[in-house]
Amino acid sequence: MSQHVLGACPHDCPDTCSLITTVQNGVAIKVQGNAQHPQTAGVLCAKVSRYTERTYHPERLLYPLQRVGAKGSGQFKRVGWNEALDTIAQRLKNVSHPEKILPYSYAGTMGKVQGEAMAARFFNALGAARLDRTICASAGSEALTYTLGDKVGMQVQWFAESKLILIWGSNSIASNLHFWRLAQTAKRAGAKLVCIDPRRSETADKCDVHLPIRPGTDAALAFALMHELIVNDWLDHDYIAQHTLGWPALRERALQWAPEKAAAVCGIEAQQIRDLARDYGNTQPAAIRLNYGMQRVRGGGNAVRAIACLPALVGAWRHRAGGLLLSASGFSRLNTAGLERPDLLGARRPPIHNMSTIGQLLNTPQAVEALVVYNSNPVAVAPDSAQVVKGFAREDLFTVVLEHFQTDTADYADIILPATTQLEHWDIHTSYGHTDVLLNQPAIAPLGEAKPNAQIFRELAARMGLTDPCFQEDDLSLCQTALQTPKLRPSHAPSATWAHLLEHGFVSLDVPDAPFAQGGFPTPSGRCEFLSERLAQISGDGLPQHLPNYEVAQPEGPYPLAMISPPARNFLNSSFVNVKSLRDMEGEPLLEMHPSDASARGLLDAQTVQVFNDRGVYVCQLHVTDRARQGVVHGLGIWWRKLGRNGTNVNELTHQHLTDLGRAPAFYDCAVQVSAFA
Ligand SMILES: Nc1nc2c(c(=O)[nH]1)N[C@H]1C(S)=C(S)[C@@H](COP(=O)(O)OP(=O)(O)OC[C@H]3O[C@@H](n4cnc5c(=O)[nH]c(N)nc54)[C@H](O)[C@@H]3O)O[C@H]1N2
Ligand SMILES: Nc1nc2c(c(=O)[nH]1)N[C@H]1C(S)=C(S)[C@@H](COP(=O)(O)OP(=O)(O)OC[C@H]3O[C@@H](n4cnc5c(=O)[nH]c(N)nc54)[C@H](O)[C@@H]3O)O[C@H]1N2
Ligand code: SF4
Ligand SMILES: [Mo]
Repeated sequence: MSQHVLGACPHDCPDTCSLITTVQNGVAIKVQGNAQHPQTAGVLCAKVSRYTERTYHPERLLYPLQRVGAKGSGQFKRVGWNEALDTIAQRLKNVSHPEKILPYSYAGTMGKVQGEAMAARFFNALGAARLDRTICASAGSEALTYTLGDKVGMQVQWFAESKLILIWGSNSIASNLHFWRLAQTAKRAGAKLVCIDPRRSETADKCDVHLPIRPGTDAALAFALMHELIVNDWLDHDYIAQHTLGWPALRERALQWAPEKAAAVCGIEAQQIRDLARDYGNTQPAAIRLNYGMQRVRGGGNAVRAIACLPALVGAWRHRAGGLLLSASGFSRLNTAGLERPDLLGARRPPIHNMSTIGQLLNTPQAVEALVVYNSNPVAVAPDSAQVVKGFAREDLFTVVLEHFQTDTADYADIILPATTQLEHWDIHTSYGHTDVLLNQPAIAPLGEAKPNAQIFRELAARMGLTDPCFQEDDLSLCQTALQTPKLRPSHAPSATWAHLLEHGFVSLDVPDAPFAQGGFPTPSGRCEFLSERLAQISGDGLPQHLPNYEVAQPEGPYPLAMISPPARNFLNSSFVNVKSLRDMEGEPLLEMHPSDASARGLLDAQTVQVFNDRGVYVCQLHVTDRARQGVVHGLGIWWRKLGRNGTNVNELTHQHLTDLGRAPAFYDCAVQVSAFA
């Protein structure tokens, strides 16, 4: 007899699909998309369609492990849970001060319960150091918050009705598949699709227009578009007057960006900018799907701010199918304080460490004595790997890793604890790409001795002598705690929401169709803030500006190529790299390079090359292709270091300088050179 269990995709992807798992005799045999959930529409990406392959992978961690070899050698022996937890508790009690314990986590699961719920309670109660979770989205998020007031924007479903869609810094086919379906619907109804991306991605191939700008030049392009909107008077003066702040100052700045000037910076033709401005200024409704790819450079925050000004200038927000979407997560905040219990800190104010500079931090003497990693693989994903690896290799650092697999990070653990996957535990999810809340019910029993993250922290809390009753709360109750929020009321009382979630797997929030048609931005002024007083108090003049990259590749310099390292279609960050069928689809760690750059170096397609700069060397296969523009190379995907050719991945080349806003890594602001690998 088979059974169907409703779940939610846990991965760090804007689509947050509703899942249906078919279970036979206690075994999950199939994971499919829920056809009843409008955003999922019964379709999953290739990665999660193969979820049973990941769940029942022969290398799943099924028992606690204790290190027996040197750090990083990956040699462990099986131990019992009691022994493992006792050892951890002992070591955490032995640190010189609780502030020397650092949690390190990100969005391996986006679940509220297996993410920062019991874990946050545990670290708050201990008074451990806090983590500034900046590795992905904080530059764009801060930028959006300064401009629009929060992480808010269009509802994704209305893109289907847009007449012009700018897909800006997003390879939607790879990383936002369900948005792409909507863009296709719009295209069939006559919409024009424009892709703004240095790489001629799979998405760019299928758009009407592709503007292959140089990495980190998006603000210049946005200002030149404004310039054209101004000089041709393609502006919605009424919307500007009523619902924006700082127009005279922004206007003055934009007038400094004639298309010729921006074209020289962006590396495209001035006419391409004029054409795009004409379309944007004369087509309604016009929508922008911005993604996080374009904010991973020094000026990423300011670039997002400049782009986020555009919809107000043409009054695009008046329509439900107009405006901009970067993240919708501001519409769906659940009861975070109830889950994480920051009150457990009391009057203590432990230091806050930036996860993006973990390399520097771990090499700062005495800063961190114990590290607890969950839902993240920093040795593979954090910038400047050589520093990260050196830090993780410290013999005096005590490291615990909660994982599904023995990742590059787990290799450096003192203790590895086996965690359950989404098919084995309860969780509750919001999305940053749509505005539904989803419930994940366990479909199968935990494999081996794996436990949910929340359960592991509960058991650690008991061993550390933490007696607050909040450490007794079980996962089912945590799911319900998450729903205790005014955001869901009055139309959704928590009990009704819960019943609905159990039956259907998702509930849609009440979000206005065109949230800013009448202004009402959640900024201090209630307007779209071109000029932000809050920002001016921190730095600069409060207006967006164009900031050149830290590492502008100079043709005559030692590192004349700009390298970006966007996601691989068949991986999700470093997740799935160890799933063979998906790895086979990606083939090899590779670098895309334009034919002229290859011939200038005497390099041939499929040859093994070394990509290098002062920070390190990454060996991979060369792919000579006009997907790359001249002067820009693409290292696709975050491969597991140990599955790479020379035990490194692209992050061997990236640096730890931070973005202008949000203290985020500038992964795509990176200059390299490439040569044959002997
Ligand atoms: N299949 C798959 N899906 C994923 C992920 C994955 O690894 N694989 N990762 C997930 C995560 S964590 C995130 S944060 C999201 C979003 O992840 P993003 O990082 O936004 O990834 P993409 O949608 O690939 O969009 C990035 C695109 O921006 C382009 N780009 C790079 N630099 C610039 C620039 O300076 N300007 C402009 N205009 N474009 C630039 C790249 O060439 C790429 O095509 O995707 C999520 N979805
Ligand atoms: N060069 C370069 N570097 C990048 C990026 C890039 O584009 N280029 N992208 C950056 C971005 S956008 C992001 S978001 C980060 C992502 O970095 P991470 O958040 O570290 O994401 P993943 O690499 O997917 O690693 C997540 C890990 O969590 C584990 N996991 C999943 N679910 C659970 C669970 O329930 N319990 C436990 N204990 N573990 C679980 C998975 O097995 C996986 O190993 O990488 C960043 N690094
Ligand atoms: S990774 Fe994204 S597209 Fe794939 S199933 Fe999960 S939410 Fe859907
Ligand atoms: Mo991300």
